Amino acid sequence: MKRVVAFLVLSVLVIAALFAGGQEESSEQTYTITAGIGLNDRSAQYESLESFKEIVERESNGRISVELYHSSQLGDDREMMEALQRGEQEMTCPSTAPIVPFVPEFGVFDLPFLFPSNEAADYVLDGEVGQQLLDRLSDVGIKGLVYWENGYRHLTNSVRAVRTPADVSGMKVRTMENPMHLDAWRAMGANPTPMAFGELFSAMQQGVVDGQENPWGTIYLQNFPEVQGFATDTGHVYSPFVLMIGQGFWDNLPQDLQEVVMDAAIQARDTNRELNRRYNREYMEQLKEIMTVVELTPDERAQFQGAVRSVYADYADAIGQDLIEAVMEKIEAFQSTN
Ligand code: TK8
Repeated sequence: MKRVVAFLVLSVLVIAALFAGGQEESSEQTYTITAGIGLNDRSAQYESLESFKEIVERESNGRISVELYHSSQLGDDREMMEALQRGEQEMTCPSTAPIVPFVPEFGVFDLPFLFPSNEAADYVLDGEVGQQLLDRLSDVGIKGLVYWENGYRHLTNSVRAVRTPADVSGMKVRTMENPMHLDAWRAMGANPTPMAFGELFSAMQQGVVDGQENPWGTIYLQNFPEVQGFATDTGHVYSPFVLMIGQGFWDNLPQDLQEVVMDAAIQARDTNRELNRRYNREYMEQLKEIMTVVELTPDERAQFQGAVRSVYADYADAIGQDLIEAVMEKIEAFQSTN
């Protein structure tokens, strides 16, 4: 009898211990990262976010789950940054142009014809100047993680084959919501209108605008050729993306999970750049089959460069002349060693 009692008592203790252990496990805090972007789920950006999600969920042993939203389902770039600030959304990945109203120095990347190559851009963005700018985001309640890539932007339109600035004269071109982009297109002779990306397709369809500019992958994957017959490889500006997370959310994450998120952001960045460059290359070839694609001669490209040069001086104060020079020095340093 004593033995039976002892056995029962022991069993109760073992079961209690198991429950206590289980309880400890389940009280370990879990986190959800809700991430939204403007592009659709066929974009290199979305596919790179899927890779980020997979790495984070695996490496955190399920303590972080990541939920993805595309096609401006959660809002446009500016709205999603505001949601990050309020702690209502954790992650987004805008082009640098819509970041300018929050941190004016990001305008340095809007300077037309700044980066001579993707690799020169990587060098500047992943170096100290790029990091300084990411750090400035914490002044507005956002943690800048790393730079991904949107890429070189090219003009499309529904009116004519564009070869020179004279051809864009009076053309209604949608730009990102940023004064330098407006001024650059005015300088080229166009009649630009700023607009959120999510409104662009129907604006082109309804003839509210004649044209727009984005990388080849976006032009193809967002079905722009349905409403745009002409493209020109202007490559007038290189758009970085910034993968960012709400500062409050970040500060609350235990350090080991911050490391998981940062490592995943970097790994997915490398995936993103490779994928994005391949898409931009391959989709340009496919676009040639379904729309007129004008490839500029060096002389024609120089005409566009000449037309927008004034923007550099006009925005020196807003961006900071020192910052512009620091970026140009880095580009030169990269060019001389490569
Ligand atoms: C996507 C935007 C877009 C950008 C634009 O959210 O607005 O034209 O190029 O890709 O960041």
